[in-house]
Amino acid sequence: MTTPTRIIDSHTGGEPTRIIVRGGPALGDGSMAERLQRLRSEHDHWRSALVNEPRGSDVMVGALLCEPERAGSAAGVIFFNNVGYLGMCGHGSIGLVATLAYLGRIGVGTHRIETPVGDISAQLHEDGRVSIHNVPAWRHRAQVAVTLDGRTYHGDVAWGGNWFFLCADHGLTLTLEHAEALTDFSWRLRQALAAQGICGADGGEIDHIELTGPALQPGNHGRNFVLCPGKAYDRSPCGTGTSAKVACLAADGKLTPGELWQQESVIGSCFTASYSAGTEGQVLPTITGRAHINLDAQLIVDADDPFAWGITS
Ligand code: PYC
Repeated sequence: MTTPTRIIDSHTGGEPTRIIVRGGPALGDGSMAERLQRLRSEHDHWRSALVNEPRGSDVMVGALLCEPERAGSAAGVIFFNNVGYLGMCGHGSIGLVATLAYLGRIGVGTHRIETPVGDISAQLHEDGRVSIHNVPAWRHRAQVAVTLDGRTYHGDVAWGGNWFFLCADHGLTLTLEHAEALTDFSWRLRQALAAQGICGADGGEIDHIELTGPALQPGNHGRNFVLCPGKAYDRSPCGTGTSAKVACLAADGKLTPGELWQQESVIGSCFTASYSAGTEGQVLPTITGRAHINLDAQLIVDADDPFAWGITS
């Protein structure tokens, strides 16, 4: 008899994370980067089953909880979405820590988590908040010009665990009622970047667009709209996007080590961010937020269901 597949859903500042905690595909040993390659090449239908319609949706970020490679790590994890795999996911890591706590696998304290792009450490606080000490972040290029619809826009190219283009001169209002226009602009901006050969280091594809602007809530420092690779916008302030943002602020001398940056999302949820200095111009970001568990379920794969493994294009 096969082990039932257990999934746990949470949301972090409105952005969902669905994690297979038991009964997922067997990926064998090795680093999370090696296991991601196996998941992608041999078991991609699991990604589709979890996050694609009809079980999932474009906005869902999925994850596979893995046995860590090294003793002393609390867990390994591979994140994915409706179109592929994510190197790191900040809101998802906060969701993962809340999920591990819900399962009674970790308690208050600091825990190492292995991801395909490196180890992160996560701190579960007494009050349920989670701080993620992310992989090193850095600004790769400042104020790069990109042409769209005959106009020139500018943005920083930065790494926060994924590649981001952070654009402030978009001229749009970062509120929920403009989500469609923000999505359309960001999507076309991403295509313009690709068409004009603008990319991350080593040709890395910029697959996250972050439109930035002033905060709307008192006490916060900035607001963003982040378009994810599969064309859904992040309901949270995006952990990797906020990491990229603090790397840019640090590079501009606008945020000092340890200084707090309150980043709000397009729905008004908030992450607290700061950084310590890394090596070679990199920063070590810390992102703090809160996740809530909202589903604990068993995955059913009905042999008669033509879409049991998700609708694929
Ligand atoms: O929080 O890093 C993040 C993230 C990436 C994509 C969606 N959320």
